[in-house]
Amino acid sequence: MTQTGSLFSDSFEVLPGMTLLPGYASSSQLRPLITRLCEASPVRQMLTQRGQKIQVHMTNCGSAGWVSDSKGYRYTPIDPLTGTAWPTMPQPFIELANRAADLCGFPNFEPDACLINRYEPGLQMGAHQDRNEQDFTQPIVSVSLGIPARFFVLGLERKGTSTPVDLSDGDVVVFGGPARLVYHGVRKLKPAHDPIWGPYRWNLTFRKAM
Ligand code: MD6
Ligand code: FE
Repeated sequence: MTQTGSLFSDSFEVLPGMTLLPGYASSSQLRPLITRLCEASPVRQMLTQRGQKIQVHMTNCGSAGWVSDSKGYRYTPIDPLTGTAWPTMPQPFIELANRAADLCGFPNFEPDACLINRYEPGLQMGAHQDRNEQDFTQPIVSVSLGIPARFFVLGLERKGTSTPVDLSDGDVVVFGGPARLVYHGVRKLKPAHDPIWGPYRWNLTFRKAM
């Protein structure tokens, strides 16, 4: 992570409203925080509305957390696994997301939800839109940690040609404005080893959900 947002010059516009900040986040800084969050609310496999297991292991922090179960996708203030509130979002998480959004033209981003995803090799995430949030004027900030992944981006429809975006440890993607509702997903992960995260890829997505 840079000392101040304005010193970070290495950014790349993937599409209008979608910017990649290569290496903006620090795994060595984030790992102890993620470890602690996962002690309070462990990663788990959620179920789809149809009762199928979602392969990626997930948890959340913040005043709202993304869940999927027989009632569908939504945000809840309570972790259904522990029966208590999701862990508080750590201040370094809030600052990382807020500074990244600011650099990309979205000032005053105040995330209230952070979805924490853990992928292992062989897993993927199908094309989807993130549309369970209340306010689409607010961006989503996505932080990739651990082994690399190929992210792909479509347009406002789930068809057509995709744009590939290779994401490595520390890369941050900000999705907002005209890109806020584009379809996107993650290609099947290849086996790899990361010095901090071992065989896993972790992804944090910061949202203003409520
Ligand atoms: C992932 N990310 O990178 C999944 N969604 O593992 C997402 O689904 C995502 O990266 C909205 C905005 C940014 C993202
Ligand atoms: Fe998404």
